Amino acid sequence: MRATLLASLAGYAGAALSASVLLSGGTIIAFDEDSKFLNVIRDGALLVTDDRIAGLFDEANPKDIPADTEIVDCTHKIITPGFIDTHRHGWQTAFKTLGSNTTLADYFLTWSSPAAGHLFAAEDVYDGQLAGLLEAINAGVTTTLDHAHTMWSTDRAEAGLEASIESGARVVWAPAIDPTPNYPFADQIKDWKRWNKRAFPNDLVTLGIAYDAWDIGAPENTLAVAKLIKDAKPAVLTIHWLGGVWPIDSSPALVHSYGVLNTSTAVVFSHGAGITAASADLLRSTNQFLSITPESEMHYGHGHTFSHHILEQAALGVDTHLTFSTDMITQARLWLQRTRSRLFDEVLNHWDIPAKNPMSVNQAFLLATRQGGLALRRPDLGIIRVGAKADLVVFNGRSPSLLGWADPVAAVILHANVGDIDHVLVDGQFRKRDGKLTYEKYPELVDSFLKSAERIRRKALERPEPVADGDVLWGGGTEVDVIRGEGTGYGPLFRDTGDKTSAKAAAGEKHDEL
Ligand SMILES: *[C@@H]1O[C@H](CO)[C@@H](O)[C@H](O)[C@H]1NC(C)=O
Ligand SMILES: CC(=O)N[C@H]1CO[C@H](CO)[C@@H](O)[C@@H]1O
Ligand SMILES: [Zn+2]
Repeated sequence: MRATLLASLAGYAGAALSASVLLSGGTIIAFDEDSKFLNVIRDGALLVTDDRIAGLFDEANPKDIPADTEIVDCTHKIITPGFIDTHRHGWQTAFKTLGSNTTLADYFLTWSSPAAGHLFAAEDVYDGQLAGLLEAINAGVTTTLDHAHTMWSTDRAEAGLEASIESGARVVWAPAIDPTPNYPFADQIKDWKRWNKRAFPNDLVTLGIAYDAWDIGAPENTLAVAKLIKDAKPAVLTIHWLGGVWPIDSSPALVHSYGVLNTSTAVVFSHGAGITAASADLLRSTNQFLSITPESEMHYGHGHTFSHHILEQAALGVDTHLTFSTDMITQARLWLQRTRSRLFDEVLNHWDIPAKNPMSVNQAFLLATRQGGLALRRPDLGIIRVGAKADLVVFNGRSPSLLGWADPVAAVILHANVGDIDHVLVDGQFRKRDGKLTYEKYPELVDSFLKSAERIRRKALERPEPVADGDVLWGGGTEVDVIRGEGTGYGPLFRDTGDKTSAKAAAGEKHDEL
């Protein structure tokens, strides 16, 4: 399924709205620019006019609103800014659940862009990207920085761009310059320049750029990418960088040496777990950000060695949504508890008892919202204040999981789930309403995506298990098991590994003693 680009988004054809909407009666988690902190308005109202937040009121039914305003009753609801995901690979939706126990080594060999390119035609990229972005909208994610490594060919790259536009989400689409024999560097740069000149049908999608090979790329390519960034000044440059024990140095210092860290382009380094004090200072002084992706970093074992030291220059991201949650509430919650846990451990390791809690729900909330806007140099995103973009999420404050809340921030960060999200607005338009996506062609997309996903899955699993070669040597480590006996914690469920004995063992045959 491949939409041709129309002036309006094909899937939202019928979504006509009055110019103004009043979200009336809810608790609004706004932001106060003077105190630089959250400002909770109870039983208030929020006026949306066109694409912006036009008014905030401390009463549910303000008099002074435009005559044709549509009133949406938000009594008992919690209104937050749209969540911002600063690191995602939107095309990977078709692999969902297949990577449930991968390590980073497995990921590179099986699900990563170089390993998976041959499985995807342009239509597959389109369907996966669109289904993945609608999945994000459903979860309250209104802005995504898409590190788009579908640069396998012009048509497959462009399919990701077209699907981003069609999704109605706010997307910084950052194609990852990564030459292959079939799609050489010069062609990728030529395409990027063409996309940069192209008029997009709305301002929801902007062109960014991704480049990871600052130290391993051909030097002339890296210089050319740096020159392109300095000349074309894309809104965002994004870079995978782990630091610490991890190979491939694409650190702030190296990027700075190419003259692209301290310009008008926002630079987002994904992960940065092993960040050094010097790199942290460089991020502060150039006002650039890390994208911490708590769930992926724990899932793959990146570690969180030092990234908690630079949270004032950090935002959060999802990363490979094929493997886990797509929503930012979960990321914020995981990061909050992960940070608490590791800072508590530091106290406990000294045989002391922690006297105070090192991180608050308010900080977690800001990381998933306003900090994402700041990382993209979009102070009008991830925030509720007059003049900001009307990217909004409305939670049902009387859902079973939220019932009884007093602090709306704690309610959202520690108790809410995606099912509690009633409405999502992007640019003042309802993209989810009364618990349902408003994308009218969703049923068609589901059919088309599922066919594509099944074909991709079959092809992916047909291949022999890839084997890591000696150059990328990854340590062993302990495997845990929740079932008594000599089985394996992985179980025989999804993949026939050819080892029937261990499959039977895991299925229970050796567990007679239970
Ligand atoms: C970044 O640019 C600003 C303004 O040009 C300059 O004052 C500052 O020293 C630069 N910072 C670094 C780390 O180069
Ligand atoms: C379901 C699944 O993917 N299981 C895999 C988990 O990881 C082990 C070790 O890498 C594999 O052997 C399993 O096939
Ligand atoms: Zn990534």
